[in-house]
Amino acid sequence: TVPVSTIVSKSNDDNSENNGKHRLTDDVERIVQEHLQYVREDVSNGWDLIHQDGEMKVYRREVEENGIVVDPLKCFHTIKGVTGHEICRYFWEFQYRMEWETTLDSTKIIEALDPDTVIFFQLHKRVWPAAQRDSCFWSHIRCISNSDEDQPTWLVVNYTTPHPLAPIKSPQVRLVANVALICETIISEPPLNPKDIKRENIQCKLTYVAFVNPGGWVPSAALRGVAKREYPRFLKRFTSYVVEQTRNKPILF
Ligand code: 18C
Repeated sequence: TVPVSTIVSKSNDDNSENNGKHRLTDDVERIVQEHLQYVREDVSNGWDLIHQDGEMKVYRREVEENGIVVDPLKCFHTIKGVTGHEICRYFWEFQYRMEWETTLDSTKIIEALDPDTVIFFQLHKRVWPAAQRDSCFWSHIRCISNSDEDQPTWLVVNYTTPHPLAPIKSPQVRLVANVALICETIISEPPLNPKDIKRENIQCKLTYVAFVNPGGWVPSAALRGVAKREYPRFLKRFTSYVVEQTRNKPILF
């Protein structure tokens, strides 16, 4: 849950709840479904493995649009001792963000659309010689149950949206992001009684995909260098953070 003090504007008339819908419901649904399709596509054709560290593999496809690097990125990782719900929860919740995110100067929630969907405005660290970037995106968390036996899949999608409380202010440049974190929980040697499941019996299979357009020209080599360094760094730091935070807590399935 988001501390109320961090919400600048709560749901207003414009997205007043009718049947649990708000003005971005259809967009959220469409993008979530796209990610659920896309996550199944493999990385055998046209993707380069740019980083590998144990279970972590980071792939990227080199793509430019009008001379701007917009390389899609796909990462796979397996993390022992945590569930997909825990990984997604820590990624989505505002209150943990500054503890694991290393690309940010600041983050705030500017609107809560429903209990699972909020709008963030973030100011990213400036990378010389490029202009400073900011981002404004809806962020949605969801649990998808597969069948009665399987553990559900959890996902978070972050998708750029404009917002009156986040006007673009020069010299900042607004980046455009479409990011998804999709997690499955694997239970090995499940005990007869689900209450006896221990952290040593669980692992999380994580897929992270990102389409980021820097929103203006940036030297290609510099951007690809930053991406190659920062995505693995994020994955490593974020997943270790969740392992540390949950180590002595009851398992959140
Ligand atoms: O997914 C991540 N974080 C989420 C919560 O914050 C959210 C973020 C979405 C935006 C991602 C884009 C971040 C760009 C940051 C630019 C500045 C980098 C500064 C680094 C300095 C230490 O979904 C985790 C995101 C992990 C991001 C890795 C970096 C990606 C680089 C993309 C390049 C963008 C252009 C920046 C200009 C570079 C100039 C050479």
